Amino acid sequence: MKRWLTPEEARSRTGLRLVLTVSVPGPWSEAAKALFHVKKIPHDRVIQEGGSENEALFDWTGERNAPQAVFNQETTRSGWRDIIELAERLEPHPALCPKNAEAREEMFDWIALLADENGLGWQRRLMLLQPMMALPETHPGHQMVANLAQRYGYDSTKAQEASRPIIQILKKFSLLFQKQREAGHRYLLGESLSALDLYWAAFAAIIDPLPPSICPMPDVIRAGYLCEDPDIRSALDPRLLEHRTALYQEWLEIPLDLGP
Ligand SMILES: N[C@@H](CCC(=O)N[C@@H](CS)C(=O)NCC(=O)O)C(=O)O
Repeated sequence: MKRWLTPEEARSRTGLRLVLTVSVPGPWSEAAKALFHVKKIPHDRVIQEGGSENEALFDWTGERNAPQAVFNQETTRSGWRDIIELAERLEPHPALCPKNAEAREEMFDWIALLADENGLGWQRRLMLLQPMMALPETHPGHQMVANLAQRYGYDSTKAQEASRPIIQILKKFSLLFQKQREAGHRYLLGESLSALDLYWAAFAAIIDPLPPSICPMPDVIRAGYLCEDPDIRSALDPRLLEHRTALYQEWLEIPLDLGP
């Protein structure tokens, strides 16, 4: 595994630099890694520290969070859709977006349910922040939690209501997969792997984390990622988890490289 660069080191390089949250399998970052891994696009990985000010990163790219993709002197891509489109442009094979414009939009709509503001990842993050909001100001993690809460619009009512949209999204994915199975397809859209499968694989981890053999991460993060809400668990189709595991085994980098 290659050494991850600091933003100071990365800014003077050329080629593709992928800014990723270090030490945790953050779903947006893991999905971005998956795109470039599947397409075998060489890149440097750059450290972003979750919940920190990331001043050197901000000074370089104008963004404090992750993921970000910076290709040569081009503008920084930090939205999931822009990152997918960059990956597709840099290496068309294997194609991860349908050629047909309508099918392509349909795929982006499905990914939005996972990765957009108010999607599954966003709502689940509100749930994860809830117990951490109780940390006393003297706790070393307090500032990190306060930064995340402020960046991602935490409020306790929204956190309490987050399970409902998560359940609706999981049920939609279950129906989608069911239809695909009935049509004899093993992926979430069409007949081949798409970016949607990769986003599903990455986002499933914040409900059901990958085992330590695939994703070695601190116990406290694993415990936080594991969702035990019984209504969410029963909405999660076990076949979608089997699909996630199969995707890691066939297509993705294992064990995960979470950096320094
Ligand atoms: N803008 C990104 C999502 C970015 C995002 O939500 N990043 C979070 C992932 S948990 C992050 O970097 N959190 C840590 C931090 O803000 O320091 C996208 O549309 O793909």
